[in-house]
Amino acid sequence: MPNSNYKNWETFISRTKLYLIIIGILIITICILNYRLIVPGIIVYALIIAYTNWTDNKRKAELSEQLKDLTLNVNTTAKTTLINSPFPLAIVETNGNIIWKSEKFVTEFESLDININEYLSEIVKSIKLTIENKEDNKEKIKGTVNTNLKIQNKDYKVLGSYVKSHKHHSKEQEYTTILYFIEDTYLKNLEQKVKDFKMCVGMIMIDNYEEISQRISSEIKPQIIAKMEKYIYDWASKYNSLVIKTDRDAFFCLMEKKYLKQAEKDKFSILDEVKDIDVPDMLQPTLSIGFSDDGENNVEKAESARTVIDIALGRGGDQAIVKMDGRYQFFGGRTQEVEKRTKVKARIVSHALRELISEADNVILMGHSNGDMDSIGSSMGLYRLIKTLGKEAKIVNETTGIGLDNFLTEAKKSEEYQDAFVTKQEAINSIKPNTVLIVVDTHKKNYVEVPELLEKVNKIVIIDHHRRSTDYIENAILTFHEVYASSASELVTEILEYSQLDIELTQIEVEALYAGIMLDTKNFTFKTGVRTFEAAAYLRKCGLDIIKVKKWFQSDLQTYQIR
Ligand SMILES: [Mn+2]
Repeated sequence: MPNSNYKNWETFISRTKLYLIIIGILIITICILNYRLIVPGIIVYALIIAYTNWTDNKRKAELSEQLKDLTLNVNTTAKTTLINSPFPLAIVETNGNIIWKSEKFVTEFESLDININEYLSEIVKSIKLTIENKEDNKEKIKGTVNTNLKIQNKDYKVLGSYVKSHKHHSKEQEYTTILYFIEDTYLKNLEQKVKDFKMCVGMIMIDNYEEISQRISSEIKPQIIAKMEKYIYDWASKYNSLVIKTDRDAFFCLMEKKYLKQAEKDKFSILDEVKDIDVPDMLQPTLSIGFSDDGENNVEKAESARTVIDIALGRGGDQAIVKMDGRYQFFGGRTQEVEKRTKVKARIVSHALRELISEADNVILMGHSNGDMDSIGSSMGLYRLIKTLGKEAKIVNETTGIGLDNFLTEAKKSEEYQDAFVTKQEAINSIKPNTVLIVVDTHKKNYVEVPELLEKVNKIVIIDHHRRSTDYIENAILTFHEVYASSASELVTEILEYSQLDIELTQIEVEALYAGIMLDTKNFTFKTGVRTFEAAAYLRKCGLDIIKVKKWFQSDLQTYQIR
Protein backbone atom coordinates (compact mmCIF):
# COMPACT_ATOMS: atom_id res chain seq x y z
CA MET A 1 0.00 0.00 0.00
CA PRO A 2 2.59 2.66 0.90
CA ASN A 3 4.37 1.84 -2.32
CA SER A 4 1.37 2.50 -4.56
CA ASN A 5 0.57 5.72 -2.61
CA TYR A 6 4.01 6.94 -3.32
CA LYS A 7 3.59 6.27 -7.02
CA ASN A 8 0.36 8.31 -7.13
CA TRP A 9 2.16 11.12 -5.39
CA GLU A 10 4.85 11.17 -8.05
CA THR A 11 2.37 11.33 -10.92
CA PHE A 12 0.47 14.04 -9.05
CA ILE A 13 3.60 16.17 -8.73
CA SER A 14 4.61 15.83 -12.36
CA ARG A 15 1.08 16.58 -13.49
CA THR A 16 0.99 19.80 -11.40
CA LYS A 17 4.32 20.82 -12.91
CA LEU A 18 2.93 20.26 -16.39
CA TYR A 19 -0.13 22.42 -15.60
CA LEU A 20 2.07 25.17 -14.20
CA ILE A 21 4.20 25.16 -17.35
CA ILE A 22 1.09 25.35 -19.57
CA ILE A 23 -0.37 28.20 -17.48
CA GLY A 24 3.03 29.99 -17.65
CA ILE A 25 3.14 29.69 -21.46
CA LEU A 26 -0.42 31.00 -21.73
CA ILE A 27 0.26 34.02 -19.47
CA ILE A 28 3.46 34.84 -21.44
CA THR A 29 1.49 34.62 -24.73
CA ILE A 30 -1.21 36.95 -23.35
CA CYS A 31 1.44 39.38 -22.06
CA ILE A 32 3.12 39.53 -25.50
CA LEU A 33 -0.24 40.40 -27.11
CA ASN A 34 -1.10 42.97 -24.45
CA TYR A 35 1.69 44.65 -22.46
CA ARG A 36 -0.74 46.07 -19.96
CA LEU A 37 -1.46 42.58 -18.63
CA ILE A 38 2.19 41.79 -17.63
CA VAL A 39 1.83 42.92 -14.00
CA PRO A 40 -1.55 41.22 -13.33
CA GLY A 41 -0.23 38.08 -15.13
CA ILE A 42 2.82 37.84 -12.81
CA ILE A 43 0.59 38.35 -9.76
CA VAL A 44 -1.90 35.64 -10.86
CA TYR A 45 0.92 33.19 -11.64
CA ALA A 46 2.57 33.83 -8.29
CA LEU A 47 -0.77 33.20 -6.55
CA ILE A 48 -1.22 29.95 -8.45
CA ILE A 49 2.26 28.71 -7.44
CA ALA A 50 1.67 29.69 -3.84
CA TYR A 51 -1.62 27.82 -3.76
CA THR A 52 -0.13 24.71 -5.37
CA ASN A 53 2.69 24.69 -2.86
CA TRP A 54 0.30 24.99 0.01
CA THR A 55 -1.93 22.10 -1.12
CA ASP A 56 1.17 20.00 -1.87
CA ASN A 57 2.51 20.38 1.60
CA LYS A 58 -0.86 19.70 3.14
CA ARG A 59 -1.21 16.49 1.12
CA LYS A 60 2.30 15.33 2.01
CA ALA A 61 1.60 15.79 5.69
CA GLU A 62 -1.63 13.83 5.43
CA LEU A 63 0.01 10.97 3.62
CA SER A 64 2.89 10.58 6.03
CA GLU A 65 0.41 10.69 8.87
CA GLN A 66 -1.49 7.85 7.24
CA LEU A 67 1.68 5.82 6.71
CA LYS A 68 2.67 6.31 10.31
CA ASP A 69 -0.70 5.06 11.47
CA LEU A 70 -0.45 2.01 9.26
CA THR A 71 2.97 0.95 10.54
CA LEU A 72 1.88 1.53 14.07
CA ASN A 73 -1.23 -0.56 13.53
CA VAL A 74 0.70 -3.46 12.02
CA ASN A 75 3.20 -3.38 14.84
CA THR A 76 0.56 -3.25 17.51
CA THR A 77 -1.44 -6.02 15.88
CA ALA A 78 1.63 -8.21 15.57
CA LYS A 79 2.60 -7.59 19.14
CA THR A 80 -0.85 -8.14 20.55
CA THR A 81 -1.27 -11.28 18.47
CA LEU A 82 2.01 -12.57 19.77
CA ILE A 83 1.17 -11.75 23.35
CA ASN A 84 -2.39 -13.05 23.23
CA SER A 85 -1.56 -15.94 20.91
CA PRO A 86 -3.84 -18.96 21.26
CA PHE A 87 -0.72 -21.16 21.20
CA PRO A 88 1.90 -21.26 23.91
CA LEU A 89 4.88 -19.29 22.58
CA ALA A 90 8.41 -18.79 23.77
CA ILE A 91 11.29 -16.81 22.37
CA VAL A 92 14.57 -18.54 23.09
CA GLU A 93 18.18 -18.01 22.21
CA THR A 94 20.58 -20.77 21.29
CA ASN A 95 22.68 -19.94 24.34
CA GLY A 96 19.79 -21.18 26.43
CA ASN A 97 18.28 -17.85 27.42
CA ILE A 98 14.53 -17.71 27.44
CA ILE A 99 13.79 -14.16 26.36
CA TRP A 100 10.05 -14.21 26.61
CA LYS A 101 7.12 -16.55 27.25
CA SER A 102 3.55 -15.91 26.23
CA GLU A 103 0.80 -15.81 28.77
CA LYS A 104 -0.64 -19.02 27.34
CA PHE A 105 2.78 -20.67 27.69
CA VAL A 106 2.86 -19.82 31.36
CA THR A 107 -0.67 -21.06 32.07
CA GLU A 108 -0.16 -24.22 30.00
CA PHE A 109 3.19 -25.40 31.32
CA GLU A 110 4.28 -23.65 34.47
CA SER A 111 1.44 -24.97 36.55
CA LEU A 112 2.41 -28.54 35.64
CA ASP A 113 4.62 -30.63 37.79
CA ILE A 114 7.43 -30.56 35.25
CA ASN A 115 10.43 -28.49 34.40
CA ILE A 116 9.56 -26.98 31.04
CA ASN A 117 13.04 -25.50 30.75
CA GLU A 118 14.45 -28.98 30.32
CA TYR A 119 12.20 -29.54 27.34
CA LEU A 120 13.22 -26.20 25.89
CA SER A 121 16.92 -26.86 26.32
CA GLU A 122 16.44 -30.20 24.51
CA ILE A 123 14.96 -28.35 21.55
CA VAL A 124 17.70 -25.72 21.66
CA LYS A 125 20.29 -28.48 21.66
CA SER A 126 18.85 -30.02 18.51
CA ILE A 127 18.69 -26.59 16.83
CA LYS A 128 22.35 -26.03 17.65
CA LEU A 129 23.19 -29.37 16.17
CA THR A 130 21.45 -28.62 12.89
CA ILE A 131 23.12 -25.21 12.75
CA GLU A 132 26.54 -26.74 13.31
CA ASN A 133 25.92 -29.25 10.54
CA LYS A 134 24.77 -26.49 8.26
CA GLU A 135 27.83 -24.37 9.04
CA ASP A 136 29.94 -27.27 7.91
CA ASN A 137 28.10 -27.27 4.63
CA LYS A 138 28.47 -23.49 4.39
CA GLU A 139 24.78 -23.10 3.76
CA LYS A 140 22.89 -19.97 4.57
CA ILE A 141 21.83 -20.09 8.18
CA LYS A 142 18.09 -19.80 8.27
CA GLY A 143 16.11 -22.79 9.30
CA THR A 144 12.94 -24.09 10.76
CA VAL A 145 12.12 -26.15 13.80
CA ASN A 146 9.60 -28.96 13.46
CA THR A 147 9.55 -31.57 16.19
CA ASN A 148 7.09 -33.52 18.26
CA LEU A 149 7.04 -33.31 22.00
CA LYS A 150 5.14 -35.21 24.65
CA ILE A 151 4.61 -33.24 27.80
CA GLN A 152 2.83 -35.34 30.41
CA ASN A 153 -0.19 -36.73 28.60
CA LYS A 154 -0.38 -34.11 25.88
CA ASP A 155 1.29 -34.21 22.49
CA TYR A 156 2.67 -31.07 20.91
CA LYS A 157 4.03 -30.15 17.56
CA VAL A 158 6.74 -27.55 18.07
CA LEU A 159 7.23 -25.21 15.13
CA GLY A 160 9.45 -22.21 14.66
CA SER A 161 12.13 -20.62 12.57
CA TYR A 162 15.41 -19.27 13.81
CA VAL A 163 17.47 -16.28 12.73
CA LYS A 164 20.83 -14.83 13.69
CA SER A 165 20.50 -12.44 16.58
CA HIS A 166 22.26 -9.10 16.23
CA LYS A 167 24.78 -8.90 19.00
CA HIS A 168 28.02 -7.07 18.74
CA HIS A 169 29.66 -7.73 22.07
CA SER A 170 29.58 -11.53 21.88
CA LYS A 171 31.97 -13.31 19.55
CA GLU A 172 30.00 -16.50 19.24
CA GLN A 173 27.08 -16.33 16.84
CA GLU A 174 23.74 -16.73 18.59
CA TYR A 175 20.37 -17.49 17.10
CA THR A 176 16.90 -16.55 18.23
CA THR A 177 13.72 -18.39 17.57
CA ILE A 178 10.06 -18.19 18.41
CA LEU A 179 8.73 -21.62 19.28
CA TYR A 180 5.05 -22.37 18.70
CA PHE A 181 3.60 -25.21 20.73
CA ILE A 182 0.63 -26.60 18.85
CA GLU A 183 -1.20 -29.29 20.72
CA ASP A 184 -2.14 -32.30 18.61
CA THR A 185 -3.06 -34.82 21.29
CA TYR A 186 -6.40 -35.41 19.63
CA LEU A 187 -4.77 -36.16 16.28
CA LYS A 188 -2.20 -38.44 17.89
CA ASN A 189 -4.93 -40.28 19.80
CA LEU A 190 -6.91 -40.68 16.65
CA GLU A 191 -3.85 -42.02 14.86
CA GLN A 192 -3.26 -44.53 17.64
CA LYS A 193 -6.90 -45.55 17.53
CA VAL A 194 -6.72 -46.18 13.80
CA LYS A 195 -3.65 -48.33 14.40
CA ASP A 196 -5.18 -50.22 17.31
CA PHE A 197 -8.38 -50.98 15.55
CA LYS A 198 -6.88 -52.04 12.26
CA MET A 199 -8.61 -55.24 11.25
CA CYS A 200 -6.57 -58.43 11.09
CA VAL A 201 -7.87 -61.50 9.35
CA GLY A 202 -7.19 -64.96 10.70
CA MET A 203 -7.73 -68.60 9.90
CA ILE A 204 -7.93 -71.32 12.52
CA MET A 205 -7.77 -75.01 11.69
CA ILE A 206 -8.10 -78.17 13.75
CA ASP A 207 -5.03 -80.08 12.57
CA ASN A 208 -6.12 -83.65 13.21
CA TYR A 209 -9.87 -83.33 12.85
CA GLU A 210 -10.04 -86.13 10.31
CA GLU A 211 -8.08 -88.52 12.45
CA ILE A 212 -10.02 -87.71 15.59
CA SER A 213 -13.39 -88.08 13.96
CA GLN A 214 -12.35 -91.37 12.39
CA ARG A 215 -10.90 -92.96 15.45
CA ILE A 216 -13.24 -92.06 18.26
CA SER A 217 -16.59 -93.70 18.75
CA SER A 218 -19.62 -91.92 17.43
CA GLU A 219 -21.25 -91.57 20.87
CA ILE A 220 -18.58 -89.24 22.23
CA LYS A 221 -17.65 -87.61 18.92
CA PRO A 222 -20.18 -84.74 18.98
CA GLN A 223 -19.25 -83.97 22.54
CA ILE A 224 -15.52 -83.75 21.80
CA ILE A 225 -15.98 -81.70 18.67
CA ALA A 226 -18.31 -79.32 20.51
CA LYS A 227 -15.69 -78.95 23.23
CA MET A 228 -13.01 -78.03 20.72
CA GLU A 229 -15.28 -75.49 19.11
CA LYS A 230 -16.17 -74.00 22.46
CA TYR A 231 -12.50 -73.46 23.20
CA ILE A 232 -12.12 -71.61 19.93
CA TYR A 233 -15.22 -69.46 20.43
CA ASP A 234 -14.27 -68.66 24.02
CA TRP A 235 -10.79 -67.70 23.01
CA ALA A 236 -12.10 -65.36 20.30
CA SER A 237 -14.63 -63.71 22.57
CA LYS A 238 -11.90 -63.11 25.13
CA TYR A 239 -10.40 -60.81 22.51
CA ASN A 240 -13.76 -59.34 21.44
CA SER A 241 -13.36 -60.97 18.07
CA LEU A 242 -15.65 -62.51 15.55
CA VAL A 243 -15.15 -66.14 14.64
CA ILE A 244 -17.12 -68.02 12.04
CA LYS A 245 -16.96 -71.71 11.28
CA THR A 246 -16.34 -72.12 7.56
CA ASP A 247 -15.73 -75.84 7.36
CA ARG A 248 -15.81 -78.90 9.61
CA ASP A 249 -12.30 -78.15 10.77
CA ALA A 250 -11.79 -74.53 9.73
CA PHE A 251 -12.70 -71.16 11.22
CA PHE A 252 -12.48 -67.63 9.97
CA CYS A 253 -11.66 -64.89 12.46
CA LEU A 254 -11.68 -61.10 12.46
CA MET A 255 -9.64 -59.51 15.22
CA GLU A 256 -8.54 -55.96 15.84
CA LYS A 257 -4.81 -55.39 16.03
CA LYS A 258 -4.96 -54.27 19.64
CA TYR A 259 -6.45 -57.59 20.69
CA LEU A 260 -4.21 -59.61 18.42
CA LYS A 261 -1.27 -58.04 20.22
CA GLN A 262 -2.82 -59.15 23.52
CA ALA A 263 -3.18 -62.67 22.16
CA GLU A 264 0.47 -62.57 21.14
CA LYS A 265 1.44 -61.44 24.63
CA ASP A 266 -0.53 -64.39 25.93
CA LYS A 267 1.50 -66.59 23.53
CA PHE A 268 -1.71 -67.97 22.01
CA SER A 269 -2.55 -69.98 25.11
CA ILE A 270 -5.37 -71.64 23.16
CA LEU A 271 -2.75 -73.86 21.51
CA ASP A 272 -2.13 -75.50 24.87
CA GLU A 273 -5.70 -75.26 26.12
CA VAL A 274 -7.14 -77.46 23.37
CA LYS A 275 -4.65 -80.17 24.24
CA ASP A 276 -6.35 -80.55 27.61
CA ILE A 277 -9.41 -81.95 25.90
CA ASP A 278 -9.58 -85.58 26.83
CA VAL A 279 -9.73 -87.65 23.68
CA PRO A 280 -9.38 -91.42 23.91
CA ASP A 281 -6.69 -93.35 22.06
CA MET A 282 -3.97 -90.90 23.07
CA LEU A 283 -5.17 -88.50 20.45
CA GLN A 284 -4.34 -84.90 21.12
CA PRO A 285 -6.23 -82.22 19.27
CA THR A 286 -4.02 -79.42 17.98
CA LEU A 287 -4.68 -76.16 16.17
CA SER A 288 -3.01 -74.19 13.43
CA ILE A 289 -3.62 -70.47 13.47
CA GLY A 290 -2.63 -67.86 10.91
CA PHE A 291 -3.26 -64.12 11.21
CA SER A 292 -2.32 -61.28 8.93
CA ASP A 293 -2.73 -57.51 8.75
CA ASP A 294 -1.02 -57.35 5.38
CA GLY A 295 -3.21 -55.79 2.72
CA GLU A 296 -5.18 -52.73 1.72
CA ASN A 297 -8.52 -54.38 2.39
CA ASN A 298 -9.98 -57.45 4.04
CA VAL A 299 -9.87 -59.46 0.84
CA GLU A 300 -6.14 -58.98 0.54
CA LYS A 301 -5.69 -59.66 4.24
CA ALA A 302 -7.62 -62.92 3.95
CA GLU A 303 -5.40 -63.91 1.05
CA SER A 304 -2.34 -63.19 3.12
CA ALA A 305 -3.79 -65.07 6.13
CA ARG A 306 -4.27 -68.09 3.90
CA THR A 307 -0.57 -68.08 3.01
CA VAL A 308 0.30 -67.66 6.67
CA ILE A 309 -1.76 -70.66 7.75
CA ASP A 310 -0.23 -72.65 4.90
CA ILE A 311 3.14 -71.93 6.42
CA ALA A 312 1.82 -73.00 9.84
CA LEU A 313 0.52 -76.24 8.38
CA GLY A 314 3.70 -76.69 6.39
CA ARG A 315 5.71 -76.41 9.57
CA GLY A 316 3.76 -79.27 11.07
CA GLY A 317 0.76 -77.54 12.61
CA ASP A 318 0.12 -76.98 16.33
CA GLN A 319 1.26 -73.40 16.08
CA ALA A 320 0.19 -69.84 15.45
CA ILE A 321 1.86 -67.53 12.99
CA VAL A 322 1.12 -63.82 12.88
CA LYS A 323 2.19 -61.61 10.04
CA MET A 324 2.06 -58.08 11.40
CA ASP A 325 3.77 -54.96 10.10
CA GLY A 326 5.52 -57.11 7.51
CA ARG A 327 7.10 -59.44 10.08
CA TYR A 328 6.34 -63.04 10.98
CA GLN A 329 5.98 -64.14 14.58
CA PHE A 330 5.82 -67.80 15.52
CA PHE A 331 4.08 -69.27 18.55
CA GLY A 332 3.86 -72.83 19.84
CA GLY A 333 4.69 -75.83 17.70
CA ARG A 334 5.94 -78.33 20.22
CA THR A 335 4.08 -81.56 19.59
CA GLN A 336 5.41 -84.34 17.44
CA GLU A 337 4.55 -84.09 13.82
CA VAL A 338 1.68 -86.29 12.84
CA GLU A 339 1.30 -87.83 9.48
CA LYS A 340 -1.55 -86.04 7.79
CA ARG A 341 -1.49 -86.71 4.11
CA THR A 342 -3.88 -88.00 1.63
CA LYS A 343 -3.02 -89.82 -1.55
CA VAL A 344 -5.48 -87.58 -3.33
CA LYS A 345 -2.97 -84.75 -3.30
CA ALA A 346 -0.28 -86.89 -4.92
CA ARG A 347 -2.72 -87.87 -7.61
CA ILE A 348 -3.79 -84.29 -8.30
CA VAL A 349 -0.20 -83.07 -8.41
CA SER A 350 0.82 -85.91 -10.68
CA HIS A 351 -1.93 -85.03 -13.10
CA ALA A 352 -1.22 -81.27 -13.01
CA LEU A 353 2.49 -81.88 -13.49
CA ARG A 354 1.80 -84.05 -16.53
CA GLU A 355 -0.26 -81.26 -18.06
CA LEU A 356 2.42 -78.67 -17.39
CA ILE A 357 5.19 -80.78 -18.87
CA SER A 358 3.14 -81.62 -21.96
CA GLU A 359 2.66 -77.92 -22.70
CA ALA A 360 6.30 -76.99 -22.04
CA ASP A 361 9.07 -76.34 -24.56
CA ASN A 362 11.52 -78.04 -22.24
CA VAL A 363 12.09 -78.68 -18.54
CA ILE A 364 14.96 -77.80 -16.22
CA LEU A 365 15.34 -79.78 -12.99
CA MET A 366 17.11 -78.18 -10.07
CA GLY A 367 17.91 -79.32 -6.53
CA HIS A 368 19.52 -77.43 -3.67
CA SER A 369 23.13 -76.33 -3.60
CA ASN A 370 25.54 -79.05 -2.51
CA GLY A 371 23.11 -81.58 -3.93
CA ASP A 372 22.64 -84.85 -2.10
CA MET A 373 21.27 -88.25 -3.03
CA ASP A 374 17.71 -87.09 -2.43
CA SER A 375 17.89 -84.05 -4.70
CA ILE A 376 19.67 -85.99 -7.46
CA GLY A 377 17.47 -89.07 -7.06
CA SER A 378 14.23 -87.10 -7.25
CA SER A 379 15.57 -85.14 -10.24
CA MET A 380 16.39 -88.38 -12.05
CA GLY A 381 12.95 -89.81 -11.33
CA LEU A 382 11.31 -86.73 -12.82
CA TYR A 383 13.78 -86.82 -15.72
CA ARG A 384 12.31 -90.18 -16.75
CA LEU A 385 8.74 -88.85 -16.45
CA ILE A 386 9.56 -85.89 -18.71
CA LYS A 387 11.33 -88.12 -21.24
CA THR A 388 8.34 -90.47 -21.27
CA LEU A 389 6.18 -87.46 -22.18
CA GLY A 390 8.56 -86.79 -25.09
CA LYS A 391 10.06 -83.57 -23.76
CA GLU A 392 13.60 -82.31 -23.39
CA ALA A 393 14.95 -82.27 -19.82
CA LYS A 394 18.17 -81.14 -18.16
CA ILE A 395 19.37 -81.46 -14.58
CA VAL A 396 21.38 -78.45 -13.47
CA ASN A 397 24.05 -79.50 -11.04
CA GLU A 398 27.40 -77.89 -10.31
CA THR A 399 28.10 -78.65 -6.69
CA THR A 400 27.76 -81.92 -4.86
CA GLY A 401 27.80 -82.84 -1.23
CA ILE A 402 29.82 -85.58 0.41
CA GLY A 403 30.12 -88.91 -1.39
CA LEU A 404 27.93 -88.22 -4.36
CA ASP A 405 30.79 -88.45 -6.83
CA ASN A 406 30.71 -92.27 -6.89
CA PHE A 407 27.11 -92.21 -7.88
CA LEU A 408 27.43 -89.49 -10.52
CA THR A 409 30.36 -91.30 -12.18
CA GLU A 410 28.23 -94.40 -12.33
CA ALA A 411 25.22 -92.49 -13.69
CA LYS A 412 27.27 -90.76 -16.37
CA LYS A 413 28.37 -94.13 -17.69
CA SER A 414 25.08 -94.22 -19.53
CA GLU A 415 25.11 -92.05 -22.64
CA GLU A 416 21.84 -90.39 -21.72
CA TYR A 417 23.06 -89.01 -18.41
CA GLN A 418 26.27 -87.71 -19.91
CA ASP A 419 24.13 -85.01 -21.52
CA ALA A 420 21.43 -84.79 -18.88
CA PHE A 421 23.58 -83.03 -16.27
CA VAL A 422 24.35 -79.46 -17.25
CA THR A 423 26.17 -76.50 -15.73
CA LYS A 424 24.59 -73.23 -14.65
CA GLN A 425 25.42 -71.46 -17.92
CA GLU A 426 24.13 -74.31 -20.07
CA ALA A 427 20.91 -74.30 -18.09
CA ILE A 428 20.46 -70.54 -18.54
CA ASN A 429 21.14 -70.87 -22.27
CA SER A 430 18.53 -73.58 -22.62
CA ILE A 431 15.68 -71.35 -21.35
CA LYS A 432 12.86 -70.94 -23.84
CA PRO A 433 9.66 -68.89 -23.58
CA ASN A 434 7.77 -71.89 -22.31
CA THR A 435 10.32 -73.55 -20.07
CA VAL A 436 9.20 -75.26 -16.87
CA LEU A 437 11.57 -75.25 -13.91
CA ILE A 438 11.07 -77.98 -11.32
CA VAL A 439 12.74 -77.35 -7.97
CA VAL A 440 13.19 -80.48 -5.86
CA ASP A 441 14.20 -81.12 -2.25
CA THR A 442 14.09 -77.43 -1.28
CA HIS A 443 11.71 -74.52 -1.42
CA LYS A 444 14.04 -71.79 -0.25
CA LYS A 445 14.86 -69.03 -2.70
CA ASN A 446 18.46 -68.74 -1.62
CA TYR A 447 19.20 -72.42 -1.23
CA VAL A 448 18.55 -73.60 -4.78
CA GLU A 449 21.51 -74.55 -6.98
CA VAL A 450 21.09 -71.60 -9.37
CA PRO A 451 18.92 -68.79 -7.91
CA GLU A 452 19.06 -66.83 -11.21
CA LEU A 453 16.90 -69.49 -12.84
CA LEU A 454 14.03 -68.58 -10.51
CA GLU A 455 13.98 -65.11 -12.04
CA LYS A 456 14.43 -66.17 -15.63
CA VAL A 457 11.77 -68.90 -15.76
CA ASN A 458 8.08 -68.11 -15.37
CA LYS A 459 6.70 -71.54 -14.65
CA ILE A 460 8.11 -72.95 -11.45
CA VAL A 461 7.13 -76.18 -9.73
CA ILE A 462 8.24 -77.04 -6.20
CA ILE A 463 8.46 -80.55 -4.79
CA ASP A 464 9.74 -80.57 -1.24
CA HIS A 465 9.46 -82.18 2.17
CA HIS A 466 11.23 -79.70 4.46
CA ARG A 467 9.55 -77.61 7.12
CA ARG A 468 8.27 -74.49 5.55
CA SER A 469 10.38 -71.36 6.00
CA THR A 470 9.53 -67.74 5.23
CA ASP A 471 12.13 -67.61 2.48
CA TYR A 472 9.98 -69.69 0.17
CA ILE A 473 9.76 -69.29 -3.61
CA GLU A 474 6.65 -67.20 -3.96
CA ASN A 475 5.60 -67.48 -7.56
CA ALA A 476 5.45 -71.23 -8.03
CA ILE A 477 2.52 -72.37 -10.14
CA LEU A 478 2.47 -75.85 -8.67
CA THR A 479 3.63 -76.82 -5.23
CA PHE A 480 3.83 -80.31 -3.80
CA HIS A 481 5.05 -79.59 -0.34
CA GLU A 482 4.53 -82.39 2.15
CA VAL A 483 6.40 -82.00 5.42
CA TYR A 484 5.27 -85.43 6.54
CA ALA A 485 6.99 -87.12 3.63
CA SER A 486 10.40 -88.61 4.29
CA SER A 487 12.10 -87.29 1.20
CA ALA A 488 11.65 -85.62 -2.14
CA SER A 489 12.40 -89.00 -3.70
CA GLU A 490 9.40 -90.47 -1.90
CA LEU A 491 7.18 -87.70 -3.31
CA VAL A 492 8.56 -88.15 -6.82
CA THR A 493 8.03 -91.92 -6.58
CA GLU A 494 4.38 -91.22 -5.74
CA ILE A 495 4.07 -88.85 -8.68
CA LEU A 496 5.46 -91.56 -10.97
CA GLU A 497 3.16 -94.16 -9.46
CA TYR A 498 0.04 -92.07 -10.01
CA SER A 499 0.98 -90.66 -13.40
CA GLN A 500 -1.06 -93.27 -15.31
CA LEU A 501 1.77 -93.54 -17.78
CA ASP A 502 3.89 -96.50 -18.75
CA ILE A 503 7.06 -95.24 -17.22
CA GLU A 504 10.04 -97.51 -17.52
CA LEU A 505 12.56 -96.38 -14.95
CA THR A 506 16.11 -97.39 -15.78
CA GLN A 507 18.13 -99.34 -13.25
CA ILE A 508 20.16 -96.31 -12.20
CA GLU A 509 17.02 -94.17 -11.74
CA VAL A 510 15.32 -96.73 -9.51
CA GLU A 511 18.49 -96.98 -7.47
CA ALA A 512 18.81 -93.20 -7.25
CA LEU A 513 15.24 -92.79 -5.95
CA TYR A 514 15.64 -95.59 -3.43
CA ALA A 515 19.00 -94.24 -2.30
CA GLY A 516 17.41 -90.81 -1.87
CA ILE A 517 14.75 -92.22 0.45
CA MET A 518 17.30 -94.34 2.26
CA LEU A 519 19.60 -91.46 3.00
CA ASP A 520 16.94 -89.01 4.12
CA THR A 521 15.34 -91.61 6.42
CA LYS A 522 18.74 -92.72 7.72
CA ASN A 523 18.09 -96.20 6.43
CA PHE A 524 14.34 -96.19 7.21
CA THR A 525 14.64 -95.17 10.83
CA PHE A 526 13.80 -91.48 10.71
CA LYS A 527 10.54 -89.86 9.51
CA THR A 528 9.54 -93.14 7.93
CA GLY A 529 5.80 -93.46 7.40
CA VAL A 530 3.53 -96.01 5.83
CA ARG A 531 3.90 -94.31 2.52
CA THR A 532 7.67 -94.39 2.65
CA PHE A 533 7.45 -98.18 2.52
CA GLU A 534 4.78 -98.00 -0.14
CA ALA A 535 7.13 -95.93 -2.30
CA ALA A 536 9.96 -98.39 -1.63
CA ALA A 537 7.65 -101.25 -2.59
CA TYR A 538 6.83 -99.53 -5.87
CA LEU A 539 10.52 -99.11 -6.63
CA ARG A 540 11.11 -102.75 -5.79
CA LYS A 541 8.44 -103.64 -8.33
CA CYS A 542 10.30 -101.53 -10.87
CA GLY A 543 13.25 -103.90 -10.57
CA LEU A 544 15.26 -102.45 -7.73
CA ASP A 545 18.37 -104.32 -6.66
CA ILE A 546 18.55 -103.44 -2.97
CA ILE A 547 21.90 -105.15 -2.41
CA LYS A 548 23.52 -103.06 -5.10
CA VAL A 549 22.31 -99.80 -3.60
CA LYS A 550 23.44 -100.86 -0.15
CA LYS A 551 26.88 -101.73 -1.40
CA TRP A 552 27.22 -98.38 -3.09
CA PHE A 553 26.21 -96.23 -0.24
CA GLN A 554 27.60 -98.21 2.63
CA SER A 555 30.46 -95.78 3.05
CA ASP A 556 28.12 -92.82 2.61
CA LEU A 557 25.68 -94.07 5.19
CA GLN A 558 28.54 -94.36 7.61
CA THR A 559 29.70 -90.83 6.98
CA TYR A 560 26.11 -89.65 7.24
CA GLN A 561 25.63 -91.34 10.57
CA ILE A 562 28.87 -89.97 11.93
CA ARG A 563 27.73 -86.50 10.99
MN1 LIG B 1 15.75 -84.34 1.08
